[in-house]
Amino acid sequence: MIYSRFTDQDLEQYNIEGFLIKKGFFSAEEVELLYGTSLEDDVLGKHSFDLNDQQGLKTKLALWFTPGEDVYGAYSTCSRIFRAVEKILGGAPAHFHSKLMQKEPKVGGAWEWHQDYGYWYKNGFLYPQMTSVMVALTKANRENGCLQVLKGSHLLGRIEHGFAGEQVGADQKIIDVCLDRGMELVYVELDPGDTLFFHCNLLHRSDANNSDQARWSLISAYNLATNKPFRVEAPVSSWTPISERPDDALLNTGHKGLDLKADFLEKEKDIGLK
Ligand SMILES: O=C(O)CCC(=O)C(=O)O
Repeated sequence: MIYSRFTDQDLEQYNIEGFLIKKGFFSAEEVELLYGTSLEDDVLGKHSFDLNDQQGLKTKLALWFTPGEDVYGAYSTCSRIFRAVEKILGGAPAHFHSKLMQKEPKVGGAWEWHQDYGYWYKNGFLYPQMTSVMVALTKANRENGCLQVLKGSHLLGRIEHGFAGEQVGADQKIIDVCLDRGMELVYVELDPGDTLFFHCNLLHRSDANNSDQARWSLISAYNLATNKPFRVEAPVSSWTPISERPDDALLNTGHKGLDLKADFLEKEKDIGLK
């Protein structure tokens, strides 16, 4: 099979806009493996927790640190992703974490404007040499609360963040100025298998899911391997240099979910929220 690649032109656009969408980066068969496995994955289900937005609506997520020998690990280290992330970061990547976002119909909550590096900085990463990759497992559109980004906002550098409900939110005054000055707000509408790469300083948010369609996605975060966090107390900060696995690793791994011993983030213990 011929797999798509993240090109030099893609990198140029990513550097200007702070994000890039690769349509159909994963095939329907691969998405079925990721989505089908996650729907049935008891280990994931057991470690999923709710984060409340300011209205008390809940976004369910499960987050783990070390990529395993399962279908998600095959995804997050496969050549397509590895090479793209290596190109973006300019060197060997390390995996920070992966998470399964489960924005359920009618109850899935909103995410406030934030930069990922607004709080990752507090995990001890000195440089914003970090990026995220989101693959859509279901359709993502305005109705079910797709991601929204402010194009080019990664060039602002890191801005101040405070708490917004159980989430971390960027200083609203800065967002208002960005919008007043015409910074473009883009709704990232995706089909299953479409993949978004976005810079850790890109401002992003999403609305609650008021539709009757779930919006599920898998987001993996990476950093340049030399950007090792100085707060290493596990598992809140994590740094796992990765090796490239073949693109067909996903298809070859099949419906294999996370190991019982996977190192999950725990809401109460690791982020102090009940
Ligand atoms: O997927 C979403 O709706 C928001 C996700 C997000 O903002 C994040 O993971 O930082």
